[in-house]
Parts: sequence; C-alpha cells; structure tokens
Amino acid sequence: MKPIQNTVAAVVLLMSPALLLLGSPAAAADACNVEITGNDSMQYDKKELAVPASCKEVKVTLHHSGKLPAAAMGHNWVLVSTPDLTAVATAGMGAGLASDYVQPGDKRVLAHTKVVGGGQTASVTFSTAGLKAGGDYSYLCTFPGHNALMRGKFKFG
Ligand SMILES: [Cu+2]
Repeated sequence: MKPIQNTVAAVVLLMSPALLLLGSPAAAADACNVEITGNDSMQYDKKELAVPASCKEVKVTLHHSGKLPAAAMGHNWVLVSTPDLTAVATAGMGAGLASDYVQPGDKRVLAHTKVVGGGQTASVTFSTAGLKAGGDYSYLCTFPGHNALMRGKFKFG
C-alpha cells in the first residue's frame, strides 16, 4: 500500500507546477505573443495569425530564416485593415528601406516591424485598443514586390 501512496503523491507533486502554469496570467499572455518567419523564397511560414480579443496588447515577432541581406530579400510585418492592403504596399514601396518600406505617418498602418535580413529578428508590441473584435485585418510584407506572396489574415477575436 505504501509504495502506491508514494507514487500517487509523486504524480500530484509533478503535476502541480503544470497546473499552476495553466492558471497563471503568464499563460494567458502567451496567447497574445505570436511569431512568424520569413525566408529567402519570399514566403511567410504562416497564412494566418490569431490572437484572442482579450489581448490588450499583442506582440508579433518576425524571424528571417534566410541568408540574404535586407537590401535584397528584406521582410517586415505590417498590419492593416484588409481593404487598405494594396494602398499601404504601394505607399511603402516609395518610402524606401530607410523607412522600412512604410510611409511615415501612414494612418492605415496599424502596426509594423522594421525590415529584417537573413538571420535577424524584429518584434513589435502594439495596443489592440484600435482593433475591432472580428474585424477584417491582414498582414503583409511591404518590401517591393513581396506582398503578392507575403500576406495573411490577422484574426482578432
Ligand atoms: Cu518580404
């Protein structure tokens, strides 16, 4: 009887940290942190990113898994209302690499990272106060010519 009781006690002890993690605010915040990777083939690894509407802030981390420099195959992550996607891409093209291919002061840009080259990472943390739960949002890379392939849906809600 005794060894069995010990085993049960050990299992309960092992499980309790996991249960604590599940119930902690840190675990809830994790849902508000999303990651995406771009590569040398002009592609993101995800067609969709989703965060719950309970996120007051969202952190998006962009990795570039390739080897090419930012000037040749740079990527950024730009959040827009879907109907603004093409206009933001066009405006960004003219802004140039020094502005991370985002037109300064463009109100249609809801959030964006800087442009990264191979092996680099960038992240952006933004408030969701201006987002509508269930709204139609998209993300794109505004490096010239990339948005045709590098775009996806951003689900908030
Ligand atoms: Cu790109």
